[in-house]
Amino acid sequence: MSRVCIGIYLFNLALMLRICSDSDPETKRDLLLVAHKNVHIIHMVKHLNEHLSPKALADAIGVGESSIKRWADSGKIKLTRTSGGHRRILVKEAIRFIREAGLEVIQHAHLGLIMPRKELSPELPIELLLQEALVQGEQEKINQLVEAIHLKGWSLGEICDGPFAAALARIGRMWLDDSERGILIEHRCTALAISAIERLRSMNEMTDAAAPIALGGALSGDQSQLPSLMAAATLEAQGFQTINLGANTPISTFMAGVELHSPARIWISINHLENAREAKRAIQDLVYSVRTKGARVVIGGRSCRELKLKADRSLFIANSMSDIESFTMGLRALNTAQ
Ligand code: B12
Repeated sequence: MSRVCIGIYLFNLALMLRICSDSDPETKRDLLLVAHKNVHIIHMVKHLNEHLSPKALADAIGVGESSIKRWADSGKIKLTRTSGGHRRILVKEAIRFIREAGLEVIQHAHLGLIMPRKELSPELPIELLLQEALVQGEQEKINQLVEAIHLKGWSLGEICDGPFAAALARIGRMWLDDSERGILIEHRCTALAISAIERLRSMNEMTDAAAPIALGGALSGDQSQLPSLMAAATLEAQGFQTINLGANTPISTFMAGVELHSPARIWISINHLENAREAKRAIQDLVYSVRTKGARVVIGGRSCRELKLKADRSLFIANSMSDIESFTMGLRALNTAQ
């Protein structure tokens, strides 16, 4: 079973415990909805690990079967073979190929994707469409929008920094004068966005047990879930196995994680600071302790500059998820050149 599925099963278990202990019927209903959406993600993840015949992929993208066989034989698409010797393509691999080759999907259902609705194609900026779908609670529309731009070749970082960050920033400004309603909407939108990012994450997740580990989360007192999940998803798409410790994580837990898992990369998302001096000292200690291990710490988030930390070869200060992508690609280029 994939790591994303295990994570979602555990998350659903925690949700069920909360549903049983919570007395408010509205909260119970909202939590049940989230659990229900998670079951959909598990189905999607399972589908991504299924195999397609060359004919099914050819139909999905409207080309001849012989083109698929040619691309496979020239190594552009990775193939597996059935015990009878027939060619098969992992759905996840098919999606990677379609994105990289800039091909268009015609039969979305063949790939387990959602067929885009007509109203999603007008010239409205994607962040406005996403904002509306988030506010209206339309999970399927959110997934469609995100899947569509992902298939067009947008990277995880670009999707997070662009439409998601912009839509949520607008949503954050919408109810500044009605904090109760605002908090309700923000929590709900966060849950919807988490589901959509988890789907994207499962499309890019790797199964290479030898891949380097990245571990991270948001600091104690910081409730933000999305930025850390986005960092995990972005790093996974860059070839890391990730351990997302989530929101509200003490630095001592990061330290324990470093000891246990020896990550090559540690990300810290800093969006809300309870005690800036303490946080600065703790991060400096963490950077110092990983320096000799050759690991690198990447920090980001709206409050990260308040710490006035100095970047060095063990500490990278990022502004965005796309920065993680550039940083990883830059390091790779450097290592190859050496
Ligand atoms: C959802 C939300 C909440 C939810 C969070 C739900 C959850 N469990 O995750 C709840 C309701 C809990 C909440 C609470 C609060 N919130 Co709030 N919240 C938001 C909202 C609407 C979206 C935040 C979000 O997830 N954005 C999506 C992320 C991905 O985008 P981003 O934050 O811009 O992050 C980008 C970069 O910073 C960077 N990045 C971030 N982390 C990292 C890490 C790494 C390693 C890297 C490389 C990059 C990186 O990449 C991201 C993508 O581009 C924002 C509005 C906004 N402008 O974003 C307000 C906002 C952040 N909240 C705000 C405030 C004031 C609060 C509270 C203090 C309110 C209060 N008085 O209690 C509390 C703080 C709670 C706490 N202790 O953490 C303010 C912050 C103002 C400021 N200081 O700048 C904002 C901007 C709203 C506003 N307009 O005033 N909030």
